[in-house]
Amino acid sequence: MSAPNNSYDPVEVTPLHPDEVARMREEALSAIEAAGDLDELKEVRLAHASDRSPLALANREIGALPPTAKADAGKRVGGARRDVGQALKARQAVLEAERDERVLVEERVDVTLPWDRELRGARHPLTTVAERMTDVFVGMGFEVAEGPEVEAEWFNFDALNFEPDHPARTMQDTFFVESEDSGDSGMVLRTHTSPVQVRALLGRELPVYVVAPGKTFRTDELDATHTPVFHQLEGLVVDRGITLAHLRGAIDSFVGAVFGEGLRTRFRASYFPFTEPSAEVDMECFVCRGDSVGDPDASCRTCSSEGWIEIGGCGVVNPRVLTAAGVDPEVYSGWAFGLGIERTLMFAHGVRDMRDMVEGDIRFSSAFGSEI
Ligand code: FA5
Repeated sequence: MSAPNNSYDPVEVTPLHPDEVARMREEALSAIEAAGDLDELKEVRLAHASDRSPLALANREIGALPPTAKADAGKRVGGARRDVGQALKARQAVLEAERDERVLVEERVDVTLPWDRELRGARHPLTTVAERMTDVFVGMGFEVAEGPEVEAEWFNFDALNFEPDHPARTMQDTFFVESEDSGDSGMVLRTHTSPVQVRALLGRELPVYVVAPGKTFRTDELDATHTPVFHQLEGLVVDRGITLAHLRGAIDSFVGAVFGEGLRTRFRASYFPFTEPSAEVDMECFVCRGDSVGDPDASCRTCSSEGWIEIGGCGVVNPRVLTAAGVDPEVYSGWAFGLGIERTLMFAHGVRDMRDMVEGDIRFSSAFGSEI
């Protein structure tokens, strides 16, 4: 085994010569200083601080040196590499700060400038709620039926068992379009969607399972809970062997689908000339579930602490209506309901004032996130 080459002087190895190391260091430092942006600095880092940089290659030469020479050469090259590393770090910080400042200026948005974006519009939440309500019944197998908004008095009242002088006619304050004197039947803006019941029975094969969403009109004042133009969803089933129990099931499925599973419903006896028996449909308040009743510390704005919310009217179709529509009440029976769509929107989405729905402010529709 040969003796160690103690006479091997690092100064004789060109890359390790102090002048050469100093030159490589200076070259790297001036390249770093000259880098104008982060991309250029990346190039400089590759050229002067990567594994293939002159200083890294010089560092590799140290391994071949005799132990006595290693420390001196290592100190020289290591010091130069450390200076380059620190210079790179410092320049990186300066260039990043410059970039951040430039981005802030270049990408500044002047929020006070006039807005030229054209809104694409939004579907009115009443439309989306009406579709959702309709879809629940379509999912149960119902078809969608329609009727005119300007309706014959016969369909709106007579066929639905409102006698000409029946006080029930005044129950719904009517917009009259044409009086009876001018023809066979007067014309009205329909006061409810129930005339579609008769149209569906006259125009379709039995059995009939239909829902009819639509606009209705009454001479009501516009206030927080009423509007003269509002919407209802009518439902009608006429088939053999139909009972009130089917109606309870359909209403429960509707409430579960729109307001949440597990909410109770109840029928309160009421009166409509076209159904017998008749009922108002209430559902359990989906916010307090009745907990606010009688508790002054837990007042519920949704149900006014009553625990129940009225959503519409319903009942077993009066045999007189079936007869008026040419259906044999001895063979067929059925039920019907009419739900208020505005009221459903109010309850389902916490709308406090019905006037917000009709004033046409696009912010109301946009708040529901229903941009087309
Ligand atoms: C009727 O209109 C019946 N045709 C419902 C019906 C159909 C009963 C089938 C039986 C069988 P009522 O007048 O209660 O019923 O109105 C039904 C719903 O319409 C009310 O519960 C309410 O939600 C809504 N409604 C009534 N008037 C207004 C109004 N001015 N503004 C907003 N919603 C209203």
